[in-house]
Parts: sequence; C-alpha cells; structure tokens
Amino acid sequence: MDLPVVDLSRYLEISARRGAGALPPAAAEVELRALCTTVSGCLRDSGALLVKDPRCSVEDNDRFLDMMERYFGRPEEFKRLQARPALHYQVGATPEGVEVPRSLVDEDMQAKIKLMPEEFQPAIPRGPDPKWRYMWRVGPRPANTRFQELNSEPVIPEGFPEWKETMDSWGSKMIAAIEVVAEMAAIGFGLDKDAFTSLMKQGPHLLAPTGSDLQRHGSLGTVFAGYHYDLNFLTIHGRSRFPGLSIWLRNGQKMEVKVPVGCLLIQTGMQIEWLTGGKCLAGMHEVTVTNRTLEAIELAKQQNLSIWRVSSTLFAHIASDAILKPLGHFAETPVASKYPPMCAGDFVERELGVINLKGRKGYS
Ligand SMILES: O=C(O)CCC(=O)C(=O)O
Ligand SMILES: [Fe+2]
Repeated sequence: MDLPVVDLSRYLEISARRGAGALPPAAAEVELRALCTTVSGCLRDSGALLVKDPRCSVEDNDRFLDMMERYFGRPEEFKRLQARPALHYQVGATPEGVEVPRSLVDEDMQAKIKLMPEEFQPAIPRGPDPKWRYMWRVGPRPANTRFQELNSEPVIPEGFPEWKETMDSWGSKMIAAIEVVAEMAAIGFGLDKDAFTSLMKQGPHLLAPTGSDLQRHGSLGTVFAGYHYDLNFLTIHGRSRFPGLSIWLRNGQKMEVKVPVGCLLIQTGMQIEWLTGGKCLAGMHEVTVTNRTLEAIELAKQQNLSIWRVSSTLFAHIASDAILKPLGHFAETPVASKYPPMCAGDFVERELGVINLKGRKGYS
C-alpha cells in the first residue's frame, strides 16, 4: 500500500475563485469536499499524507538540501560553534548523540512495543539518536506571551551568506502548504475551515532538518530516529535524498514511506490528536537504515555525491498561548476526557519534561 498524493492546486484554485467573489460551480464544490475528505481520512487512518503544492518546487527543495548537505559535511569543530547547549539547543545545531527518542525513556511505550506483532515492532534504540539537527524558527512570534522563549538570536554559520534567505523561504513555503492541509482537514472533519489555522497563528514553528552521516552510520538497521511521535500539530518534510522513514498506520501495520519526487510528506503530531479528541492519533514513526537507504547510498557514492542524509523537517505548532482541547463535535468523542483543556505551551513543556529536554521548544 502506498499513501495517496493529494494535489493542493485544485483546492488553491477553487479557494482563489471564491476569494474573488466568483462562487465556484457546484461540481467544483463537490470536488473540493471530496479532496478534503481524502485529507482528513488519510490523516485519521495513516497519520500521514503526501501532498503536491505548486508553490513548493523541486528546485526549492534541492536548494535547501544542497545547502544543508554542505553544512552537515563541515567538520564537527565547525558545527559545534553553532550549538547552544545553554539554550537547550533551541536554536542552532544539535550534535549527534544528544536527542533521546521517546521509546528509550517511556516505559509505557516500551510495554506497548512488546505487545506488537514481531514483524511490526520498531527497532529498539540503544541510546540517543546518532543524528545532527539544526533549529531555525520560522514566522512571526507573539509580542505578548506567557511562554517567552529564552533570549535566543537565530544562529547563522559563517561562510553561508545564503543561509537566512534559504531557510526562511523554504520554511515559509512549507508552512503555507501545512496551512492548506490544515484547512482541508478541518473541512473534512466537519469543523470550520479556520478551526486549526486560527490556532496556528504565531505558533513557534521550527524548521528542524536532521543530518545523518551515512559514511559513519550507514549500516543496515542503524536507528537515526528511534520510534516516537511528534509533539507538535503537524510535521511536514520535503523529500529526503535517502529513504528510511517508516510509519505505523492506525491498524498497527508498519509501512516504509516512499515520497515521490516533487511531493511533501505530512505527519500528524500530538496537538492534532488533542484537538480532535483522539479521532486523529499522533503518527508513530522511526528512521532507520533500510535496504532502500543502502541502494541510495550506493548510487550516491557512484556519482560522488554527499552521503549525508538530510531531512527537511518542519514542525508546525499551535500557538503557545492557545488552548488545546477537542474542538466542536470532537468534544463528544468517547475518549475526549483524555484530552483536558490546556495551554499548548504548557503541553509542550510537560512533554519535554518526560523526555528530559525541558526548556527545548521544538523537540519531537
Ligand atoms: O529524519 C527524518 O526524516 C525525520 C526525523 C523525525 O522523525 C523527527 O525529526 O521528528
Ligand atoms: Fe519525528
């Protein structure tokens, strides 16, 4: 089974015509509803969705990946200059061996893993993830908030004059894609169109690409990101040049994700689970070296290309001061009481406490 690809162009076109006051013909309206139902249904059943957004081109993705490959390929001493451990790595570089996957520390999760059929069990991480990461905030921040971030200036590595523009432009394009998906999902779930997007305004969105050195950690089965869920609202990734991401569907099946060229991958995080009263669960996933990763490594070596695996992960968040609670009819789900109202910022801090990274805002 492959995930369906939803082309966002039609939704954008129909919305633009509506915005211009030209009401679409009934057929277009029916088509739009069907697309929205595909989006919400896929997020509910798979915790993931592939989309094509005409505003996010292959060239944009490549420009970003090229720059990040060049960055992660620099020596460790250089990259450590961009690490801010005193700021809990909330901006700049996070060296490999720092991030801890939830499955390593969460005993409930470990117990659940043991109950899974063997063929679908995730790889058991033995320690922290061997991947680097870079944290870059995207979009406007609130002037007044109960969750003032530490006084953290963005970090720009020396020798990368194109850094800010590349990060901001790719980051804001991916947020624009997420906003459309969030609107479509809201419509598909029978909520107001802006039920999610109104809560995302001024959220602490983070462009947080990972970098994994396949030269040193390229053997079959190596775990780059141990089994976990993301604590944010929705996560979006551009296509990585090296596969390796597996997701767990709602029915418990494990599936290796194939992202076609030009597509973006969306995953559900814990905040959408909260807002939908558990209708849409946070998608579990892991990143490991698989046979397909090995094939891509071989090909890259033959062509003398970088063998750093870069992900263009962006964590889209609900605004820290907004309240997380099951929205509209989701307040009536049988398990809605598992999701009591709480500030998104408090929720993020609580989650970070569990995984020992309190103070760090973007960890997933
Ligand atoms: O490296 C990736 O492809 C994604 C890693 C991941 O799941 C995360 O950063 O939360
Ligand atoms: Fe993740």
